[in-house]
Amino acid sequence: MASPGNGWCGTETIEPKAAAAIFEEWLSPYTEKGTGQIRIMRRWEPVSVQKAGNRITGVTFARAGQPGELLRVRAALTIDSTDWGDVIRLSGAKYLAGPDLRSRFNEPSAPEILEADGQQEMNPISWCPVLREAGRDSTIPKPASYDARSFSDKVPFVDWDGSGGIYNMSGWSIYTHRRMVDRRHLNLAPGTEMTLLNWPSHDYPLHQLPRHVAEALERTAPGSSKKNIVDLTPVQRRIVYEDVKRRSLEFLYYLQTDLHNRVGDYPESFRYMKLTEEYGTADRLPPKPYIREGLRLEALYMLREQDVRTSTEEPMWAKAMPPDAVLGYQFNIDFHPTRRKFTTGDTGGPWQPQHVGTRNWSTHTDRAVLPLRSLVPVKMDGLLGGSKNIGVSSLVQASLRLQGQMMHVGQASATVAWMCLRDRIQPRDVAASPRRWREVQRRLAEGAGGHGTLIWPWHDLSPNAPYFVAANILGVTRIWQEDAGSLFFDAERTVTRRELARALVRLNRALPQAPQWPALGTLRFSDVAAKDVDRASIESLAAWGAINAKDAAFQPEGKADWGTLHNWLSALGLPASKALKTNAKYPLTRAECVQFLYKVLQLRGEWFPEDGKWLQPGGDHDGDGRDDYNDPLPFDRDNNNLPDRLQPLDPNA
Ligand SMILES: Cc1cc2nc3c(=O)[nH]c(=O)nc-3n(C[C@H](O)[C@H](O)[C@H](O)COP(=O)(O)OP(=O)(O)OC[C@H]3O[C@@H](n4cnc5c(N)ncnc54)[C@H](O)[C@@H]3O)c2cc1C
Ligand SMILES: [Ca+2]
Ligand SMILES: [Ca+2]
Repeated sequence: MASPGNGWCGTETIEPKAAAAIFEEWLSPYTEKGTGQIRIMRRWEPVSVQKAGNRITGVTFARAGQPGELLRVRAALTIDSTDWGDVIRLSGAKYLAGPDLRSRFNEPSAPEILEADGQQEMNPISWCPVLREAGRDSTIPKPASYDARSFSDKVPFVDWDGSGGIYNMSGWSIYTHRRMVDRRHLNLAPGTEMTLLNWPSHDYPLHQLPRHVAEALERTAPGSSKKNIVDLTPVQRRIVYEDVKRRSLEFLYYLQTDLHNRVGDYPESFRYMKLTEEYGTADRLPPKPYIREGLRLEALYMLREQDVRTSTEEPMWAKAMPPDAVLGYQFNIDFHPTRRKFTTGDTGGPWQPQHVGTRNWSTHTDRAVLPLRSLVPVKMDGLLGGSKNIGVSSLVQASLRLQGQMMHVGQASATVAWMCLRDRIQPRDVAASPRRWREVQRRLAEGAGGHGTLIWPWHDLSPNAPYFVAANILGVTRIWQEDAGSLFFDAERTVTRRELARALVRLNRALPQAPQWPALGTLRFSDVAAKDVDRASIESLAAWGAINAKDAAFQPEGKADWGTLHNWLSALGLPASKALKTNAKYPLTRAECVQFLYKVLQLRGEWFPEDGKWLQPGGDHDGDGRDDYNDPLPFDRDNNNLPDRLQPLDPNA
């Protein structure tokens, strides 16, 4: 069943225990039970990182809460995908935590200065209880700290008061927001109904901590109550965690009592729901919180707001689509309330979470990509970022932290690690080599035994499609260009002669023996105007001999067929499959076109900028005034997402 919860926010749901079992099952062929490539060791926390010079050589772990027992792991390469980036921090690699000031990345929504305690401001964490239908009053014991004023005012996102019933969608219901099993509508057995609480009222801002938390932290080390949570020790974080859990239980108690009493008695009331036992924890809460923002690795490129955000409500293609893309994504720059408002002014009293300024959930990103360079530390070797511990700004992290995205980060990091181990090189060698980028991208798009990863974020590309790899790689190489104003690849559409000319010219220029751009003089075709965006491509193709010089008209909107592709490829001296000639009258679809062109690219190989000639301190390879470490498009002087080598001369310049 795809959506057993009929939830209106998270539509695809799975019960925690079932999800855990699936992950175990996926891993089991590779653990001690199978090939032995993976060893899972639980409940160890990193306490120190071993290095040889600037290279990480291993990590020492201690049992959580029992510092005496140690585990030492030696490793040629370490990927840190922990919640808070502890390995990165302990290694001394550079990192960022908390808001980035405007002066750092020049982001439009970044603060110019930090307000008091601003270094602590993060996307909040939340402890998210899972509730199962109990069929009887299951009100939890009243938390000692409970104060209804924490929840009773209008707080962000809570315009639902329950008075229209649990299923009343006006104002959006907390109950159906993240319902995990909807047994009543799906005719499942009583007792199977389940819902998850993940509502802003129990979000826990990490800034301006309540007094008792601040005091408890200060007792561990003076000054710790003003630190960013990334810089706290696991023991100190657990002090914060206890209060986060308390907050969630207070909220549950509120739903079961004050809210229940106000809205009336429904069979689906939270009063008749109990905390699930499936986590096996003493408090029946999940073992860890939802962490939305953590440590961010200082990487060879830091993806920033102006690279990814929309200027219009409807997401289109991001401003910068870096050529070393390792995954495609789109989401909102989604900050839950990052601050708290103490309702009586007393930091020991009730509080409510609060959105402030540009930190909200109303800005989208466009269809964006994460560059490979963002996985690689600026200085440290033997280390790669994983999970949220990657080279993005705080604003971008708000959009890049979700489940599918983090799986893709893992795929990307692991693929870079695979190449490093195979070739005995460092991640920075991969980051500095466009030839290696491409191998990583191919490997990701092809998949290794399973589905490939979406690198170029087309909206309509199925991983099962036979053209999946070609559409991804031709997208990221920019040989195939998306339609203006559309996110769709549109595989079944017939290619026009204009589109084919553009793609073929770019392909030809992407090869090692690319012909020079011809000089363009007078207009060559009666139906290709001087200002036509594809004029240079079409006339170059003619100058290179692919189009009959005697033709007066080009018919740019005419449909291309297999024969057109055969003729043009042959005239350019490129490999043209016999099938193209035999089936010359077949209309050429986009799906077919990218597959044929990708084949040529594979047969002929691709030209790459030389390794080691760029990404050097102070270097600016394309001469656009942005140094290589701050240029998302390092081989693109006009930064229009078309590498200079593929960009025809402007005939009107
Ligand atoms: C309630 C909730 C709702 C969500 N809703 C959505 C949603 O609707 N859509 C969506 O796409 N995403 C959602 N997410 C986010 C998504 O679940 C996460 O982004 C994703 O699970 C992160 O995966 P990960 O592998 O990067 O990290 P995790 O799965 O969190 O793995 C991190 C691992 O590191 C381990 N670890 C942490 N610290 C240490 C340490 N010091 N030493 C050793 N190990 C350590 C942890 O135990 C954990 O196993 C939600 C998350 C939650 C909790
Ligand atoms: Ca540059
Ligand atoms: Ca550039």
